[in-house]
Amino acid sequence: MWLSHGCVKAAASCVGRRLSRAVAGRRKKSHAASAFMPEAAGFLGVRDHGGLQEFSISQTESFWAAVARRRLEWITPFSDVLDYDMERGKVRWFQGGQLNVSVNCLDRHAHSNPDKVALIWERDEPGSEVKVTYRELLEMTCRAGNLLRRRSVKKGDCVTIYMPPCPLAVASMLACARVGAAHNVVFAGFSAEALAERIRDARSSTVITVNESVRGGKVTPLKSTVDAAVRNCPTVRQVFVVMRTDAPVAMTPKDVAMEEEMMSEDTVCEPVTMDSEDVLFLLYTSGSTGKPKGLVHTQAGYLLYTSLTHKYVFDYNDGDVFGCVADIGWITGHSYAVYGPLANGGTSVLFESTPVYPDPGRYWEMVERLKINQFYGAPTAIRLLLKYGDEWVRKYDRSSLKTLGSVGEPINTEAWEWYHTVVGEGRCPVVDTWWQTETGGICIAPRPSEPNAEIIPGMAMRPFFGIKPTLMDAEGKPVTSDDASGALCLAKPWPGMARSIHNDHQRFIDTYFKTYPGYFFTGDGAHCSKEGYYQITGRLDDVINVSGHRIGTAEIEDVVNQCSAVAESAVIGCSHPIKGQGVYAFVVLKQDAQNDDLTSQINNTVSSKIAKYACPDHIQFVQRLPKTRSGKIMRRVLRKVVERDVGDLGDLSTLDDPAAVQEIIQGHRDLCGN
Ligand code: 7RM
Repeated sequence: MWLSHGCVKAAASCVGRRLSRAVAGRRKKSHAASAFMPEAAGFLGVRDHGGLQEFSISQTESFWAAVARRRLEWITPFSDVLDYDMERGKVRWFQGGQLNVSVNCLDRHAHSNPDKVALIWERDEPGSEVKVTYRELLEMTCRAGNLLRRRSVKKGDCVTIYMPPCPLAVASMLACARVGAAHNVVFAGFSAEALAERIRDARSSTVITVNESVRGGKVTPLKSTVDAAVRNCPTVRQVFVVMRTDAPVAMTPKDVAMEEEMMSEDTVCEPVTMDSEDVLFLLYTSGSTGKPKGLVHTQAGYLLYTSLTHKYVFDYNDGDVFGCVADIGWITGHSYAVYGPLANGGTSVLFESTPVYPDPGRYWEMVERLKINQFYGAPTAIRLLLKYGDEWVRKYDRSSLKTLGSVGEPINTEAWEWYHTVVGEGRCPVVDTWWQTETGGICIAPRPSEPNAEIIPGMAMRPFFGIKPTLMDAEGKPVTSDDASGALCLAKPWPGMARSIHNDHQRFIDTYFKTYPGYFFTGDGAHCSKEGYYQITGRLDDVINVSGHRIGTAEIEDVVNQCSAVAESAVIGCSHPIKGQGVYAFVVLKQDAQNDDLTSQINNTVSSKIAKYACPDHIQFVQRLPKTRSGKIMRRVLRKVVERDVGDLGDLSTLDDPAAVQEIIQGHRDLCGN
């Protein structure tokens, strides 16, 4: 079928030649603001990069209006640049404007440059990549759009996509945008229950999946996970099934053979006209309660913001090959494997495999083979690869690389240095990019800035255009001194920010706009140096970050508590040499609990209800948890125990039963050694 063989292969060889020529003829950079950023040509008096940054903050609306006019193709020009009321969580960009996102990502490039490669699908087996041109991706999207339309998917609907990275997943996302439906991509590593919860919350009537996925040489039957999920989702009327492998799959009356039906669809699909603030997609992410939240992103602002950050943070130029190895199930995959690169008419790699398959040289062998110019990955993978030694890197030609990116969690100095000196041979700027599902795109990063401006290892550095960070002190007031730490807030709306939480706008207000009225609160802490450089210090709430995957401790506790032997539990993050953070669970058993293999029972429950990455690294069985007299678990104490910092446990005056703490300290020593 199309995914594995078919029409997409044909154009591959000629495109390869075209790409290398374009790379060779790259233009030189200039310091003048208008040459660096053509969108800024009309800003009177703005001469250099610093001036442009200041302009984007002092004249936010003029800045974004000019950029929006230049970078996006509008059906109807917008009449209003920005309308907002942060305290009500209301943010609207480019109202009155109308456009179609799929037209912006496909048609305009398919028209001017049809044979340019849009996607390089880097399949699990090295050397089996498939190139898809803009013409082909547009055709694929149109057929999928016509199929969705014929099967009654329309504006206002939400389609859940449960697929690994592949061209048809991207075409499905863009087909939704073409016909006006929202998409809800669920990471294909989530369990049936986690998938069902997201389908139900999104009220999807249509799900798109593959028969099975292939990753790291391992085949996983995704369709049967969808079958199990859909049994508990009354809203689902149809499941489109794409054949990733040749293995036959049992079809139910709800199932539709997607590629087969696409064959008879027309390759032209009329795009619907969408308002700037219509919903483009939902994406579920973890918060500090047990229930994941469906963040809502809208059309024009999101597309503009991903396009601008993709261009200027990575210095993406025409003809470059952009390699973001994040899965499309996360925001990084949405913004920098799909929307940003395609809005810019770029060539984007879709990575199906793992950093160590078939061996730890995979990334760099791929960089050599595909001639990747910008590589964007996660610290957890860098830390893992560093352990295997430099040989796996040096074996391959990395001379195509120009920029190295990092995202998802803080990158420690050792990993940063290795990435910079070994992977990038000291030639490539490393951009540590801070952002969130909520921000839609990169907010703090070393670039853009003057081409040779300083980058300090482990620092996200500077706010992007239009971003105004503010640090808050314990009293909730903006920190005024230099060289200070605080809760990281953003003081101005930017076009890429989420607009709501699906079905729960009040939670959106409460989570992001209540703590510091008039500001967007990120949930992270940060330090700002006297030069104005930011370093992210980590989450301030009960969200942890396991291998760059965000997960709420409450979510894990909910599931651990569902095990029949468990009375209650407390989950916290603990430091982990590769994953960044690991999961540490304190578990109280029921009185009559059978002690048989409780660890594997808990692990199985977590992986079947959430996902494998959420499984505890350590489970400590305890008699009781340290609680306040009002019954709140004192997680602060548990954190100190796990960090082996029990010298000063802080104020324990509200603790109900101080003896509990000593028991826990001893138990921790027994479990993890001294
Ligand atoms: C893009 C993404 C968001 C959380 C965020 C931070 C952490 C992300 C960095 C980082 C330090 C970074 N979206 N985080 N990037 N911490 N330095 N460069 O990861 O919604 O899944 O997670 O990730 O805590 O709030 S996310």
